[in-house]
Amino acid sequence: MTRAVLSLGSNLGDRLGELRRAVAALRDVLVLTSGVYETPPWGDPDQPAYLNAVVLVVDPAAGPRDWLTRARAVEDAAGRVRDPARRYGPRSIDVDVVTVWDDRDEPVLRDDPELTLPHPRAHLRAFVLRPWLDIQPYGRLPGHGWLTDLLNAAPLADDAVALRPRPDMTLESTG
Ligand code: PH2
Ligand code: MG
Ligand code: MG
Repeated sequence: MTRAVLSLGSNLGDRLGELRRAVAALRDVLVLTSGVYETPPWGDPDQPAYLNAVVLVVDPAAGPRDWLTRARAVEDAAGRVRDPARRYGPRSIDVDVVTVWDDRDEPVLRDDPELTLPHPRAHLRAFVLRPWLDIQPYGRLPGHGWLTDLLNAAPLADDAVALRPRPDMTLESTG
């Protein structure tokens, strides 16, 4: 049994539709869904604004690596368009594994280049930590501390202020 926080991002095409399709594809494991945030592009400034959100998922049968497989399957099923020349460039849908907890609720730590846990840049990304705070107000990023502390201090505080909550957008369809 593992739990995981997955980060969702889209800045091409029907951004909200892309996020919704990803959430729908995860419905069998979905526990909690954050709000949607409009976020300035991080890394490569020459691209449109993103919509970002995070989800908490749980699967009695999944090991840590299964979440990576699942994340890729969701991206592929959504027909992800990617530009291999731009590592931090625009994408229709991106699903990243941020943190995984084992069945004793201990965070999984690993250095595997294919799946480093927690995500090696999560502590630098307000667009991951702020939506995560929606669903885990007392959440901690393993190795880095409380989400609230990370969001309130340098280097993230300015980025956190620049995120725009989009309460007009919701991820779970009622149909
Ligand atoms: N993802 C990236 C690169 N830059 N910027 C924002 N705001 N949100 C993202 O999800 C994002 C990004 C590559 O995965
Ligand atoms: Mg990403
Ligand atoms: Mg990714």
